[in-house]
Amino acid sequence: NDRYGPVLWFTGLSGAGKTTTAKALQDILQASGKRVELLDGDELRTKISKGLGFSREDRMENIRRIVYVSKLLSRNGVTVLVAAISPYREMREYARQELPGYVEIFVDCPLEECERRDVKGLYAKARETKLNHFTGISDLYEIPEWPDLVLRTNQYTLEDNLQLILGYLSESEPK
Ligand code: GGZ
Repeated sequence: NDRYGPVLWFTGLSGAGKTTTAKALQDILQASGKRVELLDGDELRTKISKGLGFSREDRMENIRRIVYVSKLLSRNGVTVLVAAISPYREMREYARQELPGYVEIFVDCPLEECERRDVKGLYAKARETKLNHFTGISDLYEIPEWPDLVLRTNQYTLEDNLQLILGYLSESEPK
């Protein structure tokens, strides 16, 4: 198989729904017989990105590693799902340039809503200034300018968003 697998790149704030959406999509694609891998920033930070922090340089290094693994998988026809904040345009452009199957999915959710959800209590910590460089509070998130897809997790259901992605995939699939 010399076809590149798509690399669905979920970018957005912590708590926006990247992991949740990617996991649900993984289940659907696997059930349809596809080979799929999910690369989750939060999880990889305990594995191949262990020891990296949240400075711009460390985030870039994290993304470089994720791009590298994505490339190995994609070129073997695997569908790759990446869930990483990837807050800087520079790193997303890097991923786009390196990965032939790159599809940018902006998981768009207002900061107030992410903060209200605060699943891990990180926003509260960041507000108490116990966390430096926390995306959205004390660190930058550069809004994607030309994403391939936008998921508004605050306005649409998970099911709606999954349908949107599946529709996109079936249209872009080589016939
Ligand atoms: C952003 C942080 C931070 C800071 C810890 N800033 O929502 P989560 O908790 O489960 O996932 C987030 C994860 C971010 O790692 P990424 O690899 O996705 O980031 S990047 O793409 O920018 O390299 C969050 C948690 O780590 N977390 N501290 N300061 N998110």
